[in-house]
Amino acid sequence: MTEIEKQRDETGFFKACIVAGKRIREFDDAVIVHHFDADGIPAGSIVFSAMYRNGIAPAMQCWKKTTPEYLQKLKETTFKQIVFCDLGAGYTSKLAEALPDREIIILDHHEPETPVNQRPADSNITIVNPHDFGIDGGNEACGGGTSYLCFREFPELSQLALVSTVGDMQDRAGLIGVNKLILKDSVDAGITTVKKDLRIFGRSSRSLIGFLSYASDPFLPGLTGNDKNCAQFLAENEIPYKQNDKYVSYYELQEDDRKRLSSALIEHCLANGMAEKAVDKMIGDVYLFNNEQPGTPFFDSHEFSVVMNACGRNNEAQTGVGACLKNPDSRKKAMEIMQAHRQNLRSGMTLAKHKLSDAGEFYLLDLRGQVKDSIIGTVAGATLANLVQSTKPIIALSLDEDDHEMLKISARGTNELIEKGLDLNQMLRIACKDLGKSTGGGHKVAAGASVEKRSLNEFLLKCAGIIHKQLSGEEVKLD
Ligand SMILES: [Mn+2]
Repeated sequence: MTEIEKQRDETGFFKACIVAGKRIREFDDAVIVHHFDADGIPAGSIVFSAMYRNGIAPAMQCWKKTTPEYLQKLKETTFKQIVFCDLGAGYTSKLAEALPDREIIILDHHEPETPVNQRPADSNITIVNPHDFGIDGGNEACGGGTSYLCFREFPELSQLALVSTVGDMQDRAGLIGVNKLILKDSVDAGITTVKKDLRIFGRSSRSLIGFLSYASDPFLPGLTGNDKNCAQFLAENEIPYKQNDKYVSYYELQEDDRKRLSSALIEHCLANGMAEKAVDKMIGDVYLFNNEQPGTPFFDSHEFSVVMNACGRNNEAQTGVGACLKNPDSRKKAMEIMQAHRQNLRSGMTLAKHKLSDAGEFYLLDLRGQVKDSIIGTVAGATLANLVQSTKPIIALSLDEDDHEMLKISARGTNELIEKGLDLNQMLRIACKDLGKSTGGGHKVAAGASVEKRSLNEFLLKCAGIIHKQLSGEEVKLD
Protein backbone atom coordinates (compact mmCIF):
# COMPACT_ATOMS: atom_id res chain seq x y z
CA MET A 1 0.00 0.00 0.00
CA THR A 2 1.42 3.42 -0.85
CA GLU A 3 1.09 6.57 1.19
CA ILE A 4 -1.19 8.20 -1.33
CA GLU A 5 -3.72 5.39 -1.18
CA LYS A 6 -3.92 5.72 2.56
CA GLN A 7 -6.19 8.39 4.00
CA ARG A 8 -4.12 11.01 5.74
CA ASP A 9 -5.25 11.23 9.34
CA GLU A 10 -3.13 13.63 11.39
CA THR A 11 -5.65 13.78 14.21
CA GLY A 12 -5.60 10.00 14.47
CA PHE A 13 -1.81 10.01 14.64
CA PHE A 14 -1.74 12.66 17.38
CA LYS A 15 -4.34 10.74 19.36
CA ALA A 16 -2.30 7.52 19.11
CA CYS A 17 0.74 9.46 20.33
CA ILE A 18 -1.11 10.92 23.31
CA VAL A 19 -2.51 7.54 24.35
CA ALA A 20 0.95 5.95 24.12
CA GLY A 21 2.57 8.84 25.98
CA LYS A 22 0.07 8.56 28.81
CA ARG A 23 0.70 4.84 29.14
CA ILE A 24 4.49 5.25 29.01
CA ARG A 25 4.28 7.69 31.90
CA GLU A 26 2.61 4.97 33.93
CA PHE A 27 5.46 2.51 33.32
CA ASP A 28 7.34 1.64 36.49
CA ASP A 29 9.78 -1.05 35.35
CA ALA A 30 10.78 -0.03 31.87
CA VAL A 31 13.73 0.01 29.54
CA ILE A 32 14.02 2.39 26.60
CA VAL A 33 15.67 0.79 23.57
CA HIS A 34 16.71 3.45 21.10
CA HIS A 35 18.53 3.63 17.79
CA PHE A 36 22.21 4.68 17.82
CA ASP A 37 22.01 7.53 15.34
CA ALA A 38 21.38 11.28 15.45
CA ASP A 39 17.62 10.67 15.42
CA GLY A 40 17.51 7.77 17.88
CA ILE A 41 19.63 9.28 20.64
CA PRO A 42 17.47 12.42 21.09
CA ALA A 43 14.34 10.27 20.60
CA GLY A 44 15.28 7.99 23.50
CA SER A 45 16.23 11.05 25.55
CA ILE A 46 12.77 12.58 24.99
CA VAL A 47 11.08 9.49 26.42
CA PHE A 48 13.55 9.36 29.30
CA SER A 49 12.93 13.05 30.10
CA ALA A 50 9.16 12.63 30.05
CA MET A 51 9.31 9.64 32.39
CA TYR A 52 11.83 11.31 34.64
CA ARG A 53 9.36 14.11 35.19
CA ASN A 54 7.22 11.50 36.94
CA GLY A 55 10.12 10.56 39.18
CA ILE A 56 11.02 7.46 37.22
CA ALA A 57 14.46 6.90 35.70
CA PRO A 58 14.07 4.07 33.19
CA ALA A 59 17.01 1.99 31.96
CA MET A 60 18.32 2.69 28.48
CA GLN A 61 19.84 0.54 25.76
CA CYS A 62 21.19 1.63 22.42
CA TRP A 63 21.01 -0.65 19.38
CA LYS A 64 22.67 -0.26 16.00
CA LYS A 65 20.02 -2.49 14.46
CA THR A 66 17.74 -5.30 15.48
CA THR A 67 19.90 -8.43 15.68
CA PRO A 68 19.25 -11.84 17.30
CA GLU A 69 22.11 -11.07 19.75
CA TYR A 70 20.55 -7.81 20.94
CA LEU A 71 17.15 -9.49 21.19
CA GLN A 72 18.57 -12.35 23.23
CA LYS A 73 20.22 -9.94 25.65
CA LEU A 74 16.98 -8.03 26.07
CA LYS A 75 15.14 -11.29 26.64
CA GLU A 76 17.49 -12.06 29.52
CA THR A 77 16.47 -8.87 31.36
CA THR A 78 13.44 -8.70 33.64
CA PHE A 79 11.98 -5.34 32.56
CA LYS A 80 8.19 -5.51 32.43
CA GLN A 81 7.85 -2.75 29.86
CA ILE A 82 9.90 -1.83 26.80
CA VAL A 83 9.74 1.36 24.74
CA PHE A 84 11.43 1.17 21.34
CA CYS A 85 12.44 4.53 19.90
CA ASP A 86 13.34 5.05 16.26
CA LEU A 87 13.55 1.32 15.60
CA GLY A 88 11.39 -1.79 15.78
CA ALA A 89 8.81 -1.00 13.10
CA GLY A 90 10.32 -3.45 10.65
CA TYR A 91 10.68 -6.27 13.18
CA THR A 92 7.43 -6.41 15.12
CA SER A 93 6.88 -10.12 14.53
CA LYS A 94 10.37 -10.95 15.79
CA LEU A 95 9.82 -8.74 18.86
CA ALA A 96 6.46 -10.38 19.55
CA GLU A 97 8.03 -13.81 19.27
CA ALA A 98 11.06 -13.08 21.45
CA LEU A 99 9.28 -10.99 24.11
CA PRO A 100 5.73 -12.31 24.46
CA ASP A 101 5.43 -11.49 28.16
CA ARG A 102 6.41 -7.80 28.06
CA GLU A 103 4.37 -4.73 27.36
CA ILE A 104 5.96 -3.11 24.34
CA ILE A 105 5.40 0.31 22.81
CA ILE A 106 7.15 1.10 19.55
CA LEU A 107 7.63 4.78 18.63
CA ASP A 108 9.07 4.59 15.15
CA HIS A 109 8.86 6.23 11.74
CA HIS A 110 10.38 3.49 9.61
CA GLU A 111 8.20 1.52 7.20
CA PRO A 112 6.10 -0.93 9.28
CA GLU A 113 6.48 -4.67 8.72
CA THR A 114 2.73 -5.24 8.24
CA PRO A 115 0.00 -2.77 7.28
CA VAL A 116 -2.09 -1.59 10.21
CA ASN A 117 -5.21 -3.59 9.21
CA GLN A 118 -3.30 -6.88 9.07
CA ARG A 119 -1.89 -6.81 12.58
CA PRO A 120 -3.08 -9.16 15.32
CA ALA A 121 -5.58 -7.44 17.62
CA ASP A 122 -4.46 -9.16 20.81
CA SER A 123 -0.78 -8.26 20.51
CA ASN A 124 1.36 -7.18 23.47
CA ILE A 125 2.82 -4.56 21.16
CA THR A 126 1.45 -1.04 20.62
CA ILE A 127 2.79 0.62 17.50
CA VAL A 128 2.85 4.38 17.02
CA ASN A 129 3.97 5.11 13.49
CA PRO A 130 3.11 8.01 11.15
CA HIS A 131 2.92 5.59 8.19
CA ASP A 132 -0.19 4.01 9.74
CA PHE A 133 -1.96 7.35 9.33
CA GLY A 134 -0.89 8.16 5.80
CA ILE A 135 1.89 10.44 7.01
CA ASP A 136 5.28 9.97 5.36
CA GLY A 137 7.79 8.99 8.03
CA GLY A 138 10.55 9.53 5.50
CA ASN A 139 10.30 13.28 5.35
CA GLU A 140 7.74 14.69 7.77
CA ALA A 141 8.12 12.82 11.03
CA CYS A 142 11.22 11.17 12.48
CA GLY A 143 11.74 9.00 15.56
CA GLY A 144 12.35 12.02 17.78
CA GLY A 145 9.30 13.82 16.37
CA THR A 146 7.05 10.83 17.00
CA SER A 147 8.42 10.53 20.54
CA TYR A 148 7.89 14.23 21.21
CA LEU A 149 4.26 14.07 20.06
CA CYS A 150 3.62 11.56 22.85
CA PHE A 151 4.62 14.20 25.39
CA ARG A 152 3.50 17.43 23.83
CA GLU A 153 2.56 18.78 27.24
CA PHE A 154 6.29 19.43 27.66
CA PRO A 155 7.03 21.86 24.79
CA GLU A 156 10.67 22.16 25.89
CA LEU A 157 11.19 18.62 24.58
CA SER A 158 10.55 19.98 21.08
CA GLN A 159 14.20 21.03 21.10
CA LEU A 160 15.33 17.40 21.02
CA ALA A 161 12.67 16.59 18.43
CA LEU A 162 14.20 19.19 16.14
CA VAL A 163 17.69 17.79 16.73
CA SER A 164 16.30 14.42 15.62
CA THR A 165 14.61 15.92 12.57
CA VAL A 166 17.81 17.58 11.42
CA GLY A 167 19.83 14.47 12.34
CA ASP A 168 17.52 12.38 10.16
CA MET A 169 18.05 14.91 7.33
CA GLN A 170 14.34 15.67 7.09
CA ASP A 171 15.04 19.40 6.90
CA ARG A 172 16.77 19.46 3.52
CA ALA A 173 13.93 21.20 1.71
CA GLY A 174 12.53 22.98 4.77
CA LEU A 175 10.21 21.32 7.27
CA ILE A 176 6.85 20.00 6.13
CA GLY A 177 3.80 18.34 7.67
CA VAL A 178 4.23 17.06 11.20
CA ASN A 179 7.79 18.40 11.42
CA LYS A 180 6.51 21.89 10.65
CA LEU A 181 3.96 21.58 13.40
CA ILE A 182 6.61 20.56 15.92
CA LEU A 183 8.68 23.57 14.88
CA LYS A 184 5.65 25.79 15.47
CA ASP A 185 5.22 24.36 18.97
CA SER A 186 8.86 25.12 19.63
CA VAL A 187 8.83 28.67 18.27
CA ASP A 188 5.55 29.46 20.07
CA ALA A 189 7.03 28.21 23.35
CA GLY A 190 10.10 30.43 22.88
CA ILE A 191 12.43 27.44 22.65
CA THR A 192 13.55 27.88 19.04
CA THR A 193 14.33 30.72 16.62
CA VAL A 194 14.31 30.11 12.86
CA LYS A 195 16.82 31.93 10.61
CA LYS A 196 17.74 31.76 6.94
CA ASP A 197 21.44 31.08 6.73
CA LEU A 198 24.31 29.00 5.37
CA ARG A 199 23.68 25.38 6.21
CA ILE A 200 27.27 24.37 6.83
CA PHE A 201 28.44 22.76 10.03
CA GLY A 202 30.35 24.85 12.51
CA ARG A 203 28.48 28.14 12.38
CA SER A 204 28.54 28.29 16.14
CA SER A 205 31.45 26.19 17.34
CA ARG A 206 34.23 26.47 14.75
CA SER A 207 36.72 29.10 13.69
CA LEU A 208 35.90 30.40 10.22
CA ILE A 209 38.83 28.52 8.72
CA GLY A 210 37.67 25.29 10.35
CA PHE A 211 34.11 26.07 9.29
CA LEU A 212 35.16 26.04 5.62
CA SER A 213 37.94 23.47 5.69
CA TYR A 214 35.95 20.87 7.63
CA ALA A 215 32.82 21.29 5.51
CA SER A 216 31.72 17.90 4.28
CA ASP A 217 28.07 18.40 3.39
CA PRO A 218 28.55 19.61 0.76
CA PHE A 219 32.29 19.44 0.11
CA LEU A 220 33.46 22.89 -0.84
CA PRO A 221 35.63 22.62 -3.95
CA GLY A 222 39.18 23.74 -3.24
CA LEU A 223 38.33 24.64 0.36
CA THR A 224 37.36 21.45 2.19
CA GLY A 225 40.49 19.94 3.68
CA ASN A 226 42.71 22.88 2.81
CA ASP A 227 43.29 25.44 5.58
CA LYS A 228 45.60 27.55 3.44
CA ASN A 229 43.06 28.01 0.67
CA CYS A 230 40.37 28.78 3.25
CA ALA A 231 42.45 31.51 4.89
CA GLN A 232 43.21 32.95 1.48
CA PHE A 233 39.55 32.84 0.45
CA LEU A 234 38.51 34.65 3.63
CA ALA A 235 41.24 37.28 3.21
CA GLU A 236 40.37 37.88 -0.43
CA ASN A 237 36.78 38.57 0.55
CA GLU A 238 37.84 40.79 3.45
CA ILE A 239 36.22 38.65 6.09
CA PRO A 240 37.80 39.43 9.48
CA TYR A 241 38.34 35.80 10.49
CA LYS A 242 40.79 36.78 13.19
CA GLN A 243 39.86 39.54 15.61
CA ASN A 244 42.13 40.73 18.44
CA ASP A 245 44.35 37.69 17.89
CA LYS A 246 41.40 35.33 18.29
CA TYR A 247 39.88 33.23 15.55
CA VAL A 248 36.14 33.93 15.38
CA SER A 249 33.19 31.76 14.42
CA TYR A 250 30.60 32.50 11.75
CA TYR A 251 28.03 33.70 14.29
CA GLU A 252 30.58 36.05 15.80
CA LEU A 253 30.84 38.02 12.54
CA GLN A 254 28.85 41.20 11.92
CA GLU A 255 25.68 40.69 9.90
CA ASP A 256 27.09 42.33 6.74
CA ASP A 257 30.27 40.25 6.90
CA ARG A 258 28.16 37.11 7.20
CA LYS A 259 26.14 38.13 4.17
CA ARG A 260 29.27 38.91 2.13
CA LEU A 261 30.81 35.58 3.10
CA SER A 262 27.74 33.57 2.09
CA SER A 263 27.44 35.24 -1.30
CA ALA A 264 31.18 34.87 -1.95
CA LEU A 265 31.01 31.22 -1.00
CA ILE A 266 28.08 30.56 -3.28
CA GLU A 267 29.83 32.30 -6.14
CA HIS A 268 32.98 30.30 -5.46
CA CYS A 269 31.11 26.99 -5.47
CA LEU A 270 29.28 27.78 -8.70
CA ALA A 271 32.50 28.91 -10.37
CA ASN A 272 34.21 25.70 -9.31
CA GLY A 273 31.81 23.24 -10.79
CA MET A 274 29.38 22.51 -7.96
CA ALA A 275 25.92 21.65 -9.27
CA GLU A 276 23.45 24.52 -8.97
CA LYS A 277 21.04 22.33 -7.04
CA ALA A 278 23.68 21.52 -4.44
CA VAL A 279 24.58 25.20 -4.14
CA ASP A 280 20.93 26.15 -3.61
CA LYS A 281 20.75 23.72 -0.73
CA MET A 282 23.57 25.51 1.04
CA ILE A 283 21.17 28.25 2.14
CA GLY A 284 18.12 27.39 4.16
CA ASP A 285 16.34 27.58 7.49
CA VAL A 286 18.46 26.93 10.54
CA TYR A 287 17.03 26.33 14.00
CA LEU A 288 18.65 28.01 16.95
CA PHE A 289 17.87 27.22 20.56
CA ASN A 290 17.18 30.21 22.79
CA ASN A 291 17.98 28.35 25.99
CA GLU A 292 21.48 27.32 24.86
CA GLN A 293 24.81 29.14 24.93
CA PRO A 294 25.91 30.55 21.54
CA GLY A 295 29.46 29.37 20.78
CA THR A 296 28.57 25.80 21.77
CA PRO A 297 27.32 23.17 19.31
CA PHE A 298 24.11 22.81 21.35
CA PHE A 299 22.95 26.27 20.29
CA ASP A 300 22.37 25.14 16.70
CA SER A 301 20.16 22.14 15.86
CA HIS A 302 22.48 21.04 13.08
CA GLU A 303 25.61 21.10 15.22
CA PHE A 304 23.75 19.42 18.05
CA SER A 305 22.82 16.62 15.66
CA VAL A 306 26.42 16.24 14.48
CA VAL A 307 27.46 15.76 18.11
CA MET A 308 24.80 13.03 18.38
CA ASN A 309 26.07 11.35 15.23
CA ALA A 310 29.65 11.35 16.51
CA CYS A 311 28.58 9.87 19.86
CA GLY A 312 26.54 7.13 18.17
CA ARG A 313 29.25 6.16 15.73
CA ASN A 314 31.86 5.96 18.45
CA ASN A 315 29.84 3.71 20.76
CA GLU A 316 29.17 6.60 23.13
CA ALA A 317 25.39 6.82 22.82
CA GLN A 318 25.12 7.14 26.59
CA THR A 319 27.21 10.29 26.46
CA GLY A 320 24.88 11.53 23.74
CA VAL A 321 21.87 10.91 25.94
CA GLY A 322 23.59 12.70 28.83
CA ALA A 323 24.23 15.67 26.53
CA CYS A 324 20.54 15.73 25.54
CA LEU A 325 19.64 15.76 29.23
CA LYS A 326 22.01 18.73 29.68
CA ASN A 327 24.43 16.94 31.95
CA PRO A 328 27.53 19.21 31.92
CA ASP A 329 30.06 16.36 32.11
CA SER A 330 28.36 14.49 29.26
CA ARG A 331 28.29 17.64 27.20
CA LYS A 332 31.98 18.22 27.72
CA LYS A 333 32.74 14.62 26.80
CA ALA A 334 30.37 14.69 23.82
CA MET A 335 32.19 17.71 22.42
CA GLU A 336 35.52 15.92 22.81
CA ILE A 337 34.09 12.89 20.99
CA MET A 338 32.86 15.11 18.19
CA GLN A 339 36.24 16.82 17.89
CA ALA A 340 38.07 13.48 17.80
CA HIS A 341 35.56 12.16 15.27
CA ARG A 342 36.08 15.12 12.97
CA GLN A 343 39.84 14.88 13.45
CA ASN A 344 39.65 11.21 12.37
CA LEU A 345 37.68 12.23 9.32
CA ARG A 346 40.25 14.82 8.46
CA SER A 347 43.24 12.54 8.81
CA GLY A 348 41.32 9.89 6.87
CA MET A 349 40.88 12.37 4.06
CA THR A 350 44.56 13.34 4.08
CA LEU A 351 45.56 9.68 4.00
CA ALA A 352 43.10 9.03 1.19
CA LYS A 353 44.85 11.58 -1.00
CA HIS A 354 48.00 9.42 -0.98
CA LYS A 355 46.23 6.09 -1.17
CA LEU A 356 43.94 6.70 -4.10
CA SER A 357 44.62 4.65 -7.20
CA ASP A 358 42.97 4.38 -10.59
CA ALA A 359 41.61 0.88 -11.09
CA GLY A 360 40.27 1.41 -14.58
CA GLU A 361 36.51 1.29 -14.15
CA PHE A 362 36.65 2.92 -10.72
CA TYR A 363 38.94 4.63 -8.26
CA LEU A 364 40.19 2.31 -5.56
CA LEU A 365 40.81 3.60 -2.05
CA ASP A 366 42.44 0.91 0.05
CA LEU A 367 42.38 2.08 3.65
CA ARG A 368 42.39 -1.31 5.33
CA GLY A 369 43.77 -1.00 8.83
CA GLN A 370 44.11 2.76 8.51
CA VAL A 371 40.59 4.21 8.55
CA LYS A 372 37.75 2.97 10.74
CA ASP A 373 34.78 1.28 9.09
CA SER A 374 32.45 3.83 10.75
CA ILE A 375 33.82 6.72 8.69
CA ILE A 376 35.00 4.98 5.51
CA GLY A 377 31.84 6.05 3.63
CA THR A 378 32.32 9.70 4.52
CA VAL A 379 36.00 9.57 3.56
CA ALA A 380 35.13 7.91 0.23
CA GLY A 381 32.51 10.56 -0.55
CA ALA A 382 34.87 13.39 0.38
CA THR A 383 37.68 11.97 -1.72
CA LEU A 384 35.49 11.61 -4.79
CA ALA A 385 34.07 15.11 -4.35
CA ASN A 386 37.55 16.59 -4.10
CA LEU A 387 38.78 15.07 -7.35
CA VAL A 388 39.03 17.56 -10.18
CA GLN A 389 37.32 15.06 -12.46
CA SER A 390 35.03 12.46 -10.98
CA THR A 391 34.45 10.51 -14.17
CA LYS A 392 34.17 7.17 -12.35
CA PRO A 393 32.87 5.95 -9.01
CA ILE A 394 35.05 5.25 -6.00
CA ILE A 395 35.27 2.02 -4.02
CA ALA A 396 36.86 2.25 -0.57
CA LEU A 397 38.01 -0.66 1.58
CA SER A 398 38.29 -0.88 5.36
CA LEU A 399 38.54 -3.70 7.87
CA ASP A 400 35.32 -4.79 9.57
CA GLU A 401 35.92 -4.07 13.23
CA ASP A 402 33.31 -6.57 14.45
CA ASP A 403 34.12 -9.48 12.15
CA HIS A 404 37.71 -10.29 11.27
CA GLU A 405 36.80 -12.36 8.25
CA MET A 406 35.08 -9.45 6.59
CA LEU A 407 35.85 -6.14 4.92
CA LYS A 408 33.61 -3.08 4.95
CA ILE A 409 33.26 -1.59 1.51
CA SER A 410 31.88 1.82 0.59
CA ALA A 411 31.04 2.85 -2.95
CA ARG A 412 30.23 6.42 -3.94
CA GLY A 413 29.21 8.01 -7.22
CA THR A 414 28.01 11.37 -8.51
CA ASN A 415 24.65 12.45 -9.88
CA GLU A 416 26.26 12.82 -13.31
CA LEU A 417 27.33 9.19 -13.25
CA ILE A 418 23.85 8.12 -12.16
CA GLU A 419 22.43 9.89 -15.20
CA LYS A 420 24.84 7.85 -17.33
CA GLY A 421 23.49 4.61 -15.85
CA LEU A 422 25.52 4.01 -12.71
CA ASP A 423 23.61 2.22 -9.94
CA LEU A 424 25.82 1.31 -6.99
CA ASN A 425 23.00 -0.41 -5.13
CA GLN A 426 22.51 -2.82 -8.02
CA MET A 427 26.26 -3.11 -8.55
CA LEU A 428 27.02 -4.18 -4.98
CA ARG A 429 24.01 -6.49 -4.73
CA ILE A 430 25.16 -8.39 -7.80
CA ALA A 431 28.87 -8.30 -6.97
CA CYS A 432 28.19 -9.85 -3.54
CA LYS A 433 26.09 -12.67 -4.93
CA ASP A 434 27.68 -16.09 -4.50
CA LEU A 435 30.61 -14.71 -2.51
CA GLY A 436 29.99 -16.63 0.71
CA LYS A 437 28.38 -14.45 3.34
CA SER A 438 29.08 -11.19 1.51
CA THR A 439 26.15 -8.77 1.30
CA GLY A 440 25.73 -5.34 -0.20
CA GLY A 441 23.28 -2.65 -1.26
CA GLY A 442 22.09 0.87 -0.55
CA HIS A 443 21.31 3.72 -2.90
CA LYS A 444 22.26 4.37 -6.51
CA VAL A 445 24.71 7.09 -5.56
CA ALA A 446 25.99 5.65 -2.28
CA ALA A 447 26.08 2.02 -1.25
CA GLY A 448 28.00 -0.29 1.04
CA ALA A 449 28.93 -3.92 1.34
CA SER A 450 30.32 -6.44 3.74
CA VAL A 451 32.68 -8.69 1.79
CA GLU A 452 34.67 -11.78 2.78
CA LYS A 453 38.39 -11.00 2.86
CA ARG A 454 39.28 -14.03 0.78
CA SER A 455 36.86 -13.00 -1.98
CA LEU A 456 38.21 -9.47 -2.41
CA ASN A 457 39.85 -9.95 -5.83
CA GLU A 458 36.85 -11.68 -7.28
CA PHE A 459 34.59 -9.02 -5.80
CA LEU A 460 36.56 -6.15 -7.34
CA LEU A 461 36.65 -7.86 -10.74
CA LYS A 462 32.89 -8.28 -10.62
CA CYS A 463 32.48 -4.60 -9.64
CA ALA A 464 34.58 -3.53 -12.61
CA GLY A 465 32.52 -5.64 -15.01
CA ILE A 466 29.19 -4.36 -13.71
CA ILE A 467 30.23 -0.70 -13.64
CA HIS A 468 31.52 -1.02 -17.19
CA LYS A 469 28.19 -2.43 -18.33
CA GLN A 470 26.14 0.19 -16.47
CA LEU A 471 28.11 3.11 -17.85
CA SER A 472 28.07 1.80 -21.40
CA GLY A 473 24.34 1.28 -21.32
CA GLU A 474 24.42 -2.52 -21.46
CA GLU A 475 21.79 -4.48 -19.63
CA VAL A 476 22.87 -5.84 -16.23
CA LYS A 477 21.10 -8.93 -15.01
CA LEU A 478 20.74 -9.90 -11.38
CA ASP A 479 21.94 -13.46 -12.02
MN1 LIG B 1 15.17 7.67 12.45
